[in-house]
Amino acid sequence: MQKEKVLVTSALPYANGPIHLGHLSGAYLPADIYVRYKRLKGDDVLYVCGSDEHGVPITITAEKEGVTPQVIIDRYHNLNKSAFEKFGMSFDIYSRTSLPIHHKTAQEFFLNFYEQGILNEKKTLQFFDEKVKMFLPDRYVEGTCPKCGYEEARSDECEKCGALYDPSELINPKSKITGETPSLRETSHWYFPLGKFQMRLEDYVKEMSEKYGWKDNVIQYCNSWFKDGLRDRAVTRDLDWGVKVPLPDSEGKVLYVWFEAVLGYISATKQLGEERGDPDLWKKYWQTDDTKYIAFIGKDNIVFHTIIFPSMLMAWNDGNEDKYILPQNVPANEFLNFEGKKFSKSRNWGIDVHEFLEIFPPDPLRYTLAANLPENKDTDFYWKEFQARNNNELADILGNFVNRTFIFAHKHFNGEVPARENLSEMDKEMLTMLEAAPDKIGDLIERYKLKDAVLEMMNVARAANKYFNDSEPWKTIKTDKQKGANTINICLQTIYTLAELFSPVIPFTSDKLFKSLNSKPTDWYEAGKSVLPAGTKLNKGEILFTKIDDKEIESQTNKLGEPEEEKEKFNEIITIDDFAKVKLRSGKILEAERVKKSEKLVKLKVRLKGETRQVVAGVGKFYSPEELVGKNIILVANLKPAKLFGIESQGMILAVEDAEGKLNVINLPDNVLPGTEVR
Ligand code: B3M
Ligand code: ZN
Repeated sequence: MQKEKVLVTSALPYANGPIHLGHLSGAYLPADIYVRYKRLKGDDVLYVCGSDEHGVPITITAEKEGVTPQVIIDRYHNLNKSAFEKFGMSFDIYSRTSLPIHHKTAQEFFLNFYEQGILNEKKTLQFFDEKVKMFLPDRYVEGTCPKCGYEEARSDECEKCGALYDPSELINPKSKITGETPSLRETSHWYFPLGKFQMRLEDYVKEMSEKYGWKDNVIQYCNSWFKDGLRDRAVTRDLDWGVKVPLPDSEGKVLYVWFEAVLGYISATKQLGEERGDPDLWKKYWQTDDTKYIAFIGKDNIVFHTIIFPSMLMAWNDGNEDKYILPQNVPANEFLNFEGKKFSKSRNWGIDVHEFLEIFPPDPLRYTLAANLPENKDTDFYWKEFQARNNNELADILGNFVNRTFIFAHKHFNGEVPARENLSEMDKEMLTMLEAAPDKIGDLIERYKLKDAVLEMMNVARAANKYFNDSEPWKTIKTDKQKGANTINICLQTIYTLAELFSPVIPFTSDKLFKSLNSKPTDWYEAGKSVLPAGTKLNKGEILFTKIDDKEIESQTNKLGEPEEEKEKFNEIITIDDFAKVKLRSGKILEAERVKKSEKLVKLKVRLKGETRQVVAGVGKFYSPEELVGKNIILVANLKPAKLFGIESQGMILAVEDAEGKLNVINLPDNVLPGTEVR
């Protein structure tokens, strides 16, 4: 098989939440299997990914938590990067689009298009929230769709019926930040002339799909966009968070996330070159014709990778000497569902990758997902199926075969690969199957038929078990030791081949197998030939898979559907010294009266050691003054006095809200004297 130079990317996950199993089956596991195989084949492979750290979903999450977007992206970039590592994703780099190198790359593209004069500036009416003084991106506005009446339609597109309309047509628009009715203000944005590239894009999709076998679902999706006619697309947005528009008087404007996110693949490659001390590395992949570029994505990202990104690269190439390559294939997967339903954080339906890997090792998950990839239609992850794949296939077929072989090799052949001679027909059949396996499986992977490839890998292990049983080495070992030796030699060669063939799918197990064989991988297409020389000293065999019992699975399925308590995230951790500055003291309420014109506030006289304080407390909705007199409360005694409703408050009493929303004043035992320190 001739060697290739391959650039592989996976969609950049938003750093707006944890990745879940569905993400893995879409753009990540398929790419990792492909990349690992290509590396074993000896190809020159670069695998690039990273976090997509701009866009409205991130700013919405930040607002909900009352933190900056930077806090959100740091949290989820690190969480997802670590989850991918534990899952065995073999990126050459997992970068992030908040890096300066990305901002610079994206601004370079924008400026280049601007200077080429291909961008059109358009003034449009955009919703503006007068209360928070900001333009409202489409996700920040909700109203009734003018076409279908859907009441949660966004400012310019209805998710329900797909209608596209001007913001001014949205019925009863409301700002999702303040709930107010937003005004419409004129704003100007830059548009990329996608329509002008339609003919070239149709030729590109036709040529590539015919030459390299694009998936039907991808071709159909492109054709539906072509049929509707490609329209100019805004490449700037009124937002503070993102890549700033590199033009004068563009304050408050950033590049539209999808315009810059796809350029993240290029900036990540540049970042890798910087890290490797090879600043021109990226050109070797992005700007040389012999690179084969494969972009792995989920089906919701097809248009950005087969139409928008290629058109941007075409536009660059039209105006520049240094030309970019375009994706050769975009093998988009459909969706993985979970226990028969869509993944849903709010309905607590699904499991995040980092959570899963706290309970189970990565390989059984990799194998289960790989065996059931949504390559042509949505598929499902079921806990019971995961248990079956682990127990009945990995453990009972692969693990059992390896285990029996190693026991025999150590017990009867001194822990070495025995020599073989005068092979039987059955021996030769097994060797023939091994010889053919790399080609058969390699061809399936080259055509992105990974689910079929995984099935073929396990079929080799099934055949090996049958060969072991039919050869009956436990008998021949007594009657004709050489026969037994032939069997064990061939079984060890088979384990070697399985270690190589399974390596793209279950790399951790494959590493264990090579270690036990005291060997290491060879070129993929050589792996079916008897690579292990007779006399090779074996290491001990390892337990490869632990069976999963029903109660573990039940405990997982029982968790589903409960509203997940969102763990509070403390953004500012204080030291014990910080806390010591807060002086808490017990206090006796001597008097209490309501504050006029306020239903919440009560004016208290609180006794401390040697002094009485006037304190205004917001517990008037839950206590009458009479109920408060005599209570032994906790006071924050060194708080700067403040005025509430014109009344000075010299401290604050502590209270806690209960499940019914009632404020409960924290009460101390009666025998605690006033002014006692609380710590
Ligand atoms: N972040 C959408 C997603 O996470 C987007 C992909 C960008 S790929 C350049 O599916
Ligand atoms: Zn609609």
